[in-house]
Amino acid sequence: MELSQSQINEFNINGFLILKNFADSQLCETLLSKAKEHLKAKMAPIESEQEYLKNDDSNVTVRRLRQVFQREAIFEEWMTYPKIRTLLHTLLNDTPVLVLAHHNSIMTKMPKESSRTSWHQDARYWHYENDNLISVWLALDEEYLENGLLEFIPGSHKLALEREQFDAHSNFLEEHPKNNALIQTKVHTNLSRGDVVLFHCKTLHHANKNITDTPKISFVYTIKGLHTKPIKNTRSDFEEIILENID
Ligand SMILES: O=C(O)CCC(=O)C(=O)O
Repeated sequence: MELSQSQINEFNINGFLILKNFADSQLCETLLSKAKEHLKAKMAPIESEQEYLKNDDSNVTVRRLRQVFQREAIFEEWMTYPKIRTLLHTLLNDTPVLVLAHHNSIMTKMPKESSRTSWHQDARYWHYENDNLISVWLALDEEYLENGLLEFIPGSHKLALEREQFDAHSNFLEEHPKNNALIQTKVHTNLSRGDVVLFHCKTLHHANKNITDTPKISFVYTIKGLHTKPIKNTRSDFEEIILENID
C-alpha cells in the first residue's frame, strides 16, 4: 500500500494523518479482547491514573498497559504489520524502526475514573538526535469527544515554541496568552474500529476524560527513522526493531 501525494502533503502540513478503516476488523477484535484480559488482571507494567495524577489514592485504575510488544503474539503482529511499513517509510523518508522505549502501550480511558491528558508533544520526554519519530494510534472501537478522543493542533509540529509556553512537566499551558489562539485551531475526527492516526512527535495533542459508561481502549506505538539515533544512556536508548519492507 502506498500513500497518495495529497496524504503525504497532509501529514507534512498538519503533522498528522488519519487512515480510515486501515487495520483488519478481526485483528482489532482480537487485540481488544486480549487487551481486556490484561486490563482485568491489571497486568504489570502499567501506568495507573493515581500515579499519573500523583495522588495518594490506594485504588489502581489502569491508565495504560506498558511494554505490550512482548506480552502477546497478536500485539507484536500489529506492531510489525507489513501493510503499514511502506507508508511509514514514505513519511519518515527512512527505514522505519519500532521503538520499544516509548508508547509501546495500550491506552485506556475508563468511565468516570479516567483523567484528562493535557496538551503536549510526545517528544517532551524523549531523547533523540532529531525529531523524525511518528506515533501510530489504532482505534479498537469508536472514539469521539465524550469518551476522550484525541484532538490535534494542525501544523504545531513546525512551530518554534518557547520554553515559557510550557509548564514544568512540558505541558502546553492553556492559560498562556500566546497559546490561546493556537488552541482555538484544534481539530478532531471521530474514529471507528480499525482507523489509524499517524502523528509527528512534535504535534500538539490532548484528550479529555471519558464521560461515557464504556471504556475506551486504543493501541499506540512509536516508530523512528533508522538514522534517528537515541542519545546514549537516556531512557530512549533501549531496544529497537528494524521494520524492513516486506510487501
Ligand atoms: O488518550 C489520551 O489520553 C492521550 C494519550 C496521549 O496523548 C499520549 O499517550 O501521548
